[in-house]
Amino acid sequence: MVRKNVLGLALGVALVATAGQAQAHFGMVVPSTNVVTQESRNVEFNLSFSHPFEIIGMDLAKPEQFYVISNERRQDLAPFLKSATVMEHQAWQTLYRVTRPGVYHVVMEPTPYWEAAEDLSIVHYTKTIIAAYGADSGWDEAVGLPTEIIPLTRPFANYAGNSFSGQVLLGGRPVPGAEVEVEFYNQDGHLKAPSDYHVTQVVKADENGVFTFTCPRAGWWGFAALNEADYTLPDPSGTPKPVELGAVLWIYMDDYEQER
Ligand SMILES: [Cu+2]
Repeated sequence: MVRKNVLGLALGVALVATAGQAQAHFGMVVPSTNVVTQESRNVEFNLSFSHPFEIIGMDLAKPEQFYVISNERRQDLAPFLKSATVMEHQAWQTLYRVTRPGVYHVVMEPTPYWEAAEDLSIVHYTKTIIAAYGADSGWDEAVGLPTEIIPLTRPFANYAGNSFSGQVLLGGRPVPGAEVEVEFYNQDGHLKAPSDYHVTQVVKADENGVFTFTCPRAGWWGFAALNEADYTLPDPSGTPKPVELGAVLWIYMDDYEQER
């Protein structure tokens, strides 16, 4: 977050230090729908870097890459990204017309974000998966990112209360005992956490990097597995510093609809 003065900066650092894990950043790729039909074939993608439960934004620099992969075909959408505002911060948006049946992996590869409070750069490889016109195969395939979460539960057309399982990969290999942060996108801002601990849930993967989490309500759920990269990036003064690699996946849980 951009602070206006030194006092604000000091206060900000103190807050981050005391809140600790509760201040989880998430790369976000949120589509207007993840089940595309003839009535919803223009899908709006909103890209941001945020604290989704607390509705606190950060500025997202223009992503290095943004694309969809479907039927082994990759379409580059980065040239179509338009500047937008999400949670009062710099974000990106584009409209994508889904023309063919398929399962689409939507991927953002961000520009590294320098986080002074943690003394490292953050790169969250962020995905969501949408299905169009009845196609339902290919959702369990890896994109081939430096780190990513492979869904083991079909990542669309689920109900609130379902469990979601995924596998954390780093360099294409499962991460035993990976720690996965889970956060609900408190989109309308109406929910309040009983304590700072409740903002971000945490679940650990087994020896195969597999985790399971039950999503208690309808809406967007973000899963972030964070690992340290085996390389460094320079901080603003040019000193090499560690890099946090995030494998982030967003899924939507629906409510049952009522018969009228
Ligand atoms: Cu942040």
